[in-house]
Amino acid sequence: MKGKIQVVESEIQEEVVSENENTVKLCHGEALTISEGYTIAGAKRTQVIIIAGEVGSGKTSLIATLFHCLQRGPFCDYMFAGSKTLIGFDQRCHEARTSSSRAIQTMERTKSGEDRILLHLHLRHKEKLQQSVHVLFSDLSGERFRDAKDSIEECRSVPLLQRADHFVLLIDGDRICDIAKRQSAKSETIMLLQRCLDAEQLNNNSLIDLVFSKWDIVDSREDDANTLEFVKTIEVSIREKFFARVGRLRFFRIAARPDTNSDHINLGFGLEAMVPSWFEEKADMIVPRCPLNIQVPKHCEYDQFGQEYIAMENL
Ligand SMILES: Nc1nc2c(ncn2[C@@H]2O[C@H](COP(=O)(O)OP(=O)(O)OP(=O)(O)O)[C@@H](O)[C@H]2O)c(=O)[nH]1
Ligand SMILES: [Mg+2]
Repeated sequence: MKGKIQVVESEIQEEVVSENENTVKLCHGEALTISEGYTIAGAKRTQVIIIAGEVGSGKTSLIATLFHCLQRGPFCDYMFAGSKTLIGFDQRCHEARTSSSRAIQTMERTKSGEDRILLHLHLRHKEKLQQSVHVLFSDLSGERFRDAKDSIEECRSVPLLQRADHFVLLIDGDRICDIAKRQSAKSETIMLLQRCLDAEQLNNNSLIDLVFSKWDIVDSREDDANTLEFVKTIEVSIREKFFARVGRLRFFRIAARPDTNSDHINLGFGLEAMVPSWFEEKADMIVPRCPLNIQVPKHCEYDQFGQEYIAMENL
């Protein structure tokens, strides 16, 4: 075919062959800005996944490993069907490749203040081929969540939190193993959840996954009953404080990028139990609707509708 290839900055539409100019327009391939993300979310069935957690807790590694697993074939029943952010994924995976000459794998730190924070996947169900979904993952820096935990304004400024279909909060397994750091890891997690609820960024519709990351490190100390006991106390405290205030609370243990593969902890350990829900479930499929309660005015949209209906019936 005769024609030219044009990489269109800040455009993310499907690749188009323009008949007039005989031009193939390609998307830029880097991570997307929020407004570019809305272009996809407004046009297609899209799941928005916010990955939160302290600096270095493994947020970017989780997204990069998921991408890696999908490159090897169907993962969690879904096949890779495209991405607008292939360069963004590649930039994030580059430092962590096993072919890296470094002895220990490392992931480049996510820069705070970065505009291009969304990574995009288009997935297709491996059997029901007509079932496809677009997924947008946030890749924000840990500093953003550190600030959000300390200030309601900062919390309100975290993009897309209210629109999130799933809020995934990582607790660094490496810190949990360290007696000097584990208490602050626990209290910071609780403070961030509390702040998000106070700022109305999360609410009783939110689907929340609490994820102990770097489980390979915790697992390598399995003789250390103290650490496992501490993990349980975190789960109990978080359940007690937040179970009734959010739509769903689940706990997982993952090792997205273990330092060394053991016989039971490999790359992407724990993801298969957690990830399918991110592709398939939205709050209205999981959280029961509020019962009609005409005593509480405008308790929820459903109640408001019920009240108006009853008022009309009585006219
Ligand atoms: N042992 C182990 N290390 C991991 C695992 N996942 C990530 N890491 C390492 O943890 C470090 C931090 O990972 P990142 O993914 O950059 O963490 P982050 O939360 O994105 O960090 P910021 O962007 O700085 O907030 C890197 O050196 C990773 O290689 C894991 O499952 N096991
Ligand atoms: Mg990062």
